[in-house]
Amino acid sequence: MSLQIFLDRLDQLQSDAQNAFDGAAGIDALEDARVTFLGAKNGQFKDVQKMLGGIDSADKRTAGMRLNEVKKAINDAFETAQAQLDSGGDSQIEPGFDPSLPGHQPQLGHIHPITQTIDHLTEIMGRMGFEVAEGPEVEDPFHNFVALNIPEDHPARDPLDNFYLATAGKSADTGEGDALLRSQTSTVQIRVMQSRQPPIRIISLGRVYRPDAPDATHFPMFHQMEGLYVDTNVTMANLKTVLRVFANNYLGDDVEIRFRPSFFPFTEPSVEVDFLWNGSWIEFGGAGMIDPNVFAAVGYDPEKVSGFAFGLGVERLCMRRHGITDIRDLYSGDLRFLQQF
Ligand code: FA5
Repeated sequence: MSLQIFLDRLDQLQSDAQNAFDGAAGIDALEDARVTFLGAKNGQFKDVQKMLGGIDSADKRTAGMRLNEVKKAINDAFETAQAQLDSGGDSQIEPGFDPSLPGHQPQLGHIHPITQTIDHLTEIMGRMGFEVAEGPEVEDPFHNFVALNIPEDHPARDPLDNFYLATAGKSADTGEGDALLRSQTSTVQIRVMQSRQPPIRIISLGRVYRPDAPDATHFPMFHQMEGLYVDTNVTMANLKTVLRVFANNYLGDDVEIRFRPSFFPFTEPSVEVDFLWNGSWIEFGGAGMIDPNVFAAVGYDPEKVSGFAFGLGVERLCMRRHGITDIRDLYSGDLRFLQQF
């Protein structure tokens, strides 16, 4: 066989193999092409290799060198095609899939509007020097009632007005009475005063529970922001200033608020704090000067210290700021509502 025919045959083989490997649509097709060209028994390369025996001995060296070059080129072409398929190369893409289109964005959640409100209130009160204190949601009657000057026969202790946990047993702190879900954050006032000495300037934000029927402004679980300021010579003027500055910061300079005489067993005098909304007054919290009996319950001398406390409804504040007209929207879990915040 002439050298030229042999070399032509090799060129043809190399280009056929390259085209077959490049055009293989998947791993199986590539394997078929490999067997066709590189198969140890009947592969096309093997066939051409056998022809080397028919080349004149003077041309054998040239023919052998070229044979080795082509073998290496075909092997390289196979490996390149294989690597491309392994890495999910173009040839594996499903028909109809357009890789230039933007991908699916993973859906990221965001902070619930009530948590956003808590963060905002904490920030405003922090600027006035109030630090955050925490207390448990499962309370004992001492912290929820007794120390707050709410006697045994007070209607606020009625089982129909509270979530008592009858099976939870006696309070861990006092060994007395059935535990309950706290009905107000005022419990934290007691816990802080029991563990610290004045001056005290804290807020406490958290969940409270009452068996209230849900309506546009009530929910059985809601949040309160408790405030407590104890020092010497604290007056009602300090209380009014703090609440007014707070309301202006959170609801805007144009907000109208008013203080209405009221009664809480743990403050004397007591007030309700209202803001004007759509032409009517809405109560957003209670407040007052700490009752001397409360100071006595935590071991403070009522002759030496004075202070004020307030408890504001977090949902009502959030609703007023964002124009939310139904508290139930906050807890329905409806993303069409929540995504607006
Ligand atoms: C209290 O809970 C007192 N502890 C507040 C207080 C603290 C007074 C310190 C004096 C000193 P009241 O029960 O009024 O007070 O509740 C306070 C606020 O919680 C209400 O003004 C209202 O904004 C909110 N609130 C009460 N019940 C609900 C409810 N079911 N759903 C949503 N918000 C409520």
